[in-house]
Order: sequence, then structure tokens, then C-alpha cells
Amino acid sequence: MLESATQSVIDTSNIKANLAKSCDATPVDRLSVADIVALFELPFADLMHQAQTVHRTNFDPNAVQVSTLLSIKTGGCSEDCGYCPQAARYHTDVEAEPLMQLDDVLVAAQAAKDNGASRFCMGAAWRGPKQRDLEPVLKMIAEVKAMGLETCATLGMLKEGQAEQLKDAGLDYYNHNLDTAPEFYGDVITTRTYQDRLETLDRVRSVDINVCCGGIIGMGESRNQRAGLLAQLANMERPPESVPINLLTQVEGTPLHGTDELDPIEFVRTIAAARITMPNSFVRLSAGRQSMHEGIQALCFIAGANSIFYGEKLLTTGNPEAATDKKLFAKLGINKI
Ligand code: SAM
Ligand code: DTB
Ligand code: SF4
Repeated sequence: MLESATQSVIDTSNIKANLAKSCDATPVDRLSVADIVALFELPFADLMHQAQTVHRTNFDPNAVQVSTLLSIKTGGCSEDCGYCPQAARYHTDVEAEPLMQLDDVLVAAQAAKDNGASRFCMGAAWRGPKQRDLEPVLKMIAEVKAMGLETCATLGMLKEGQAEQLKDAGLDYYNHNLDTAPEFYGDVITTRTYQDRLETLDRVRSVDINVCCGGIIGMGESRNQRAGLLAQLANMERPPESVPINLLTQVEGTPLHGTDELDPIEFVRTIAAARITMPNSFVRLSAGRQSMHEGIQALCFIAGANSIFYGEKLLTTGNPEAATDKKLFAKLGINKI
């Protein structure tokens, strides 16, 4: 067992070493999209073995981190993200609401803590926070942190100085997704660029807040583009500490509603490729679990997913009930982190 574990780790570094040999200018630790596509193309059992081996080398294979989400400001968003029910321009069932009151946020955070979540993630349907919006959110972060929860926020693009304020308030993680490969991005979003997203991620990194960054699978992208997203993430100077892999939740009224459903095994392959290419990151099996058979979720955990969103709601769409997840964890012998 130990021998094969070592072998698989060597296999992964071989991908990088071969790449370095084939191109002198490429640093040894860069992965090409083709390297990652090669992982996707492995026989399923070989891919799972490699992913599980990398996972066991770096993490407790039976421990899964749990975060609870709360939409602190819902709907009415100015952006045109083609997957998102909160964009004002699409006609969905989501009603725009103002920023929540501090006390209501704290009640939700306490409930998440009582249910066993270790991290509380506050999401706002903004292009980015204005200074007058940020101030009440800073207070929420400080108070949630004081309750003994890890804090995460996803508020959109950050302007100069805003990451510093979040850091000072006690923010542990900032979620900002690249969403997809650069060449598919313009098919999904036009109101902000890939470069805008990278700049916000740089601001977060520069103040030493942990980066939570991933994307959405099942938007009609190709396998190459799924690999392209992972290449962007894995080749960052420091890969994100947390990598949410969302399966598109199709919402009526959004442009991506009606997209062909992704084969569930391809989703599992994406999780495995994320695990192998980002061996030290938490890989989160994010949106999409409500419609996912528990057998597929189990395969995702074997493929190296070690984080989930916990609680019956994501931001505006459903997620499995906490009781359902408790039963699934018990069945699989998974412990919550
Ligand atoms: N407005 C901020 C932003 O866009 O950065 C924060 C909230 S936004 C809803 C956070 C992330 O949720 C998006 O980047 C996207 O990856 C994910 N998301 C939104 N709608 C989704 C859907 N229908 N299915 C899967 N993931 C979704
Ligand atoms: C992430 O990558 N997924 C979460 C969180 N970060 C903010 C959001 C999923 C949203 C799914 C659609 C909704 O509930 O509105
Ligand atoms: Fe707005 Fe974020 Fe939804 Fe895009 S993903 S429309 S920025 S809430």
C-alpha cells in the first residue's frame, strides 16, 4: 500500500518533470492543460486510485470540512453571470432583498455552529461592495468570528483597501471564483473580465486572507475547458486553500437553464483531477449536491473532495437537509471538521 502510495505521488510529479523537459522555459511546477486532460482520460479506476493516494498522503481521508452559507444580500445584482438567479436582468423567482440586519445574521451563524459547521460564509449579490455596504459587513465578520466560527465572505470584486479592511475585521477566507476556463468565460459573463477576477484574488492574497476559488462545471464547457479552469487554479503562485467545484444548478429564467446535463462520472473525474493537481487544497463538493445521488457524492469523497456546504440552503437554491448529510456521513464513516 505504502509502495503504491509513493508510486502515485511520483506519477504526479512525473507529469510536471516531463513538461519541464519538453520546454526549458516552463517552471517545473507548471501544469499544462494537456497534462490535466491526460488525467481526465485515465481509466476511471486508475484516476480514482491516483486521486485517493494523493488525498491520503495529504489529508485524513475520512474527514470533511463543513461550511454553512448565508445570503446576506440577495438578488438585484447588476451583473450578467449566465448561471446566476440573482442577476436583476433575468426573470427568476428570486426577489431582491436589502442587506440583512446584524442580529439576524448572528442568529443564522449560531444555528450553523449548533449544527456542527466550522465555517460561516456570507454571500452578497454585488458586483463589489461600496464602502457604505462594506462597513456593516465588517461588523458581521467580527461578530461571527467572536462566536468561534471561521469566517468567509463572497462579496464580488474588491477595490483597493477593501481587502485590508476585511482582514482587520477578522476574515479568514474570501471566496471569489474564476468560474471557468479563460476562453469560455466570455460565453458566460460579459460585465467583468477574467483579469478583474485575478486582480481581486491578488488583493486577497496580498493581505494574507485565505483564498477560496473554484468554478462551475456543467455549463456546456468542453473537457479541455474543465482542465483549463483547473490549470488556472493549480498554476497560481499559491493555489487556493479552498477550491469549490460547483455543479451548475440550473435555474429557470437564467440563460444557462436548459444546458445539457453533465455526465456525473465526468463530474467525479473533475474532482479527482482537482485533487491531484492541488494536493494541499481543500476541494469542496459545492453546489449541485441536492440533485446528486449519494453514490456519486461518495465517489466524489473518494476522489478527494473534503469539504461541503452544509445546511438546507446555498444562497438562493436548495442543498440537502443537515439531517440527510448526517446520515450520509454516518453511512460513509466520515467525520466533520
Ligand atoms: N456576487 C459575488 C460574486 O459573484 O463573486 C458573490 C456571490 S456569487 C453567487 C458566488 C458564486 O456562486 C459564483 O461565482 C458562482 O461560482 C456560484 N454560483 C452562482 N450561481 C450558481 C449556480 N446556479 N450554480 C452553481 N454555482 C453558482
Ligand atoms: C461557491 O463556489 N458556491 C457557493 C459559494 N461559493 C458562494 C454558491 C453556490 C450558489 C448556488 C446558487 C444559489 O444558491 O443561488
Ligand atoms: Fe451577481 Fe455574483 Fe450572481 Fe454574478 S454570480 S450575478 S456577480 S450575484
